[in-house]
Amino acid sequence: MATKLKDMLETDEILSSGHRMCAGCAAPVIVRLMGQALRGPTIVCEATGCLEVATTIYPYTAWKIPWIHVAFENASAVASGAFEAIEVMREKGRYKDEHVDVIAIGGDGGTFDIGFGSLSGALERGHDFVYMVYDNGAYQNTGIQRSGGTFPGQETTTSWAGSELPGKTQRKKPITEIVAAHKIPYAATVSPYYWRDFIKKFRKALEVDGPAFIHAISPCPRGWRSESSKSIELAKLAVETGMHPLYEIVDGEEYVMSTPSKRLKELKPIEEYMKPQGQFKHLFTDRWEDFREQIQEWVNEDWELLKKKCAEE
Ligand SMILES: Cc1ncc(C[n+]2csc(CCOP(=O)(O)OP(=O)(O)O)c2C)c(N)n1
Ligand code: SF4
Repeated sequence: MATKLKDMLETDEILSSGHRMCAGCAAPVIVRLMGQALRGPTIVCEATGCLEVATTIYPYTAWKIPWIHVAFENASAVASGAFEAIEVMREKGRYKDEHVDVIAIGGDGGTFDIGFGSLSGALERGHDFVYMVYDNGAYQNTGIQRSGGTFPGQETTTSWAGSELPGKTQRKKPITEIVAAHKIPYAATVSPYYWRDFIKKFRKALEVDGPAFIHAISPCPRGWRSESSKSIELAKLAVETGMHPLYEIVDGEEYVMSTPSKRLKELKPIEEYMKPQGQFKHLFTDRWEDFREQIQEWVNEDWELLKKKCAEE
């Protein structure tokens, strides 16, 4: 595991350049950080979505490690199968390597919604794999449709903003806590801005015995209508405003606030996260000011609750 910049430069990349993700997309950065945490032979099973489509345009692939394309809804089922197949081959003496890690990856659409049944089943069965969601807040690959991961107030092509509606009116699904409620050994939220925290958590996720879950915020300049150059700054603001606080949940019970969130004296106003994004533009009109205040209240409420769970003052 490399957690120093010098060592990171010397670690083999798992994703090559030349893929077709948009300029400034955080998803490839997230995959490269994941690559820094790997501990040996690894198989990735990936649900369809931007990352899958744009890194494997036939007949090319940007992936330098074994990688399986799976359907939208079953990344976790395929990862379970890959893990069990390796175990059986090892028992039969047909596989000698010490260990093979299995990672499933999905977008928020593929995780919060359509792949959730498959994910929940795999967690309940207890296969030893890591599931990572790169959460760009919508089904971006098919034209920015709202998902269970979309923030309230976010405008998408299925949660329009106008005089009648302020974008999505519902709250975001608390996916990390829902997953942790399966009493899995490890679940954590990460941001690509806090790269060292990211790599350490991903390595922990690989090392625990049983399923683990990593929830990465993944800025998307195309859908968020933000500057390509601002993605990593937005990944920082998401944490600083409490829109995506950083924490770990061990064994489904023990909450631990991570240092970047812990050292915040107070949250920045959500406006700082929203203003650079066209998808929240309508919230800065008189018509939707009240709804923006409502979102701030929800964020404050969630933050206070999280601090209590982490036993923070
Ligand atoms: C069963 C099924 N329904 C719909 C699709 C079409 N589809 C492909 S990618 C995608 C969006 C994926 O969204 P998400 O998981 O959030 O990842 P993102 O594209 O945002 O990276 C959809 C709807 C599909 N491939 N399979
Ligand atoms: S649409 Fe968004 S998530 Fe998809 S490649 Fe472009 S920036 Fe990345």
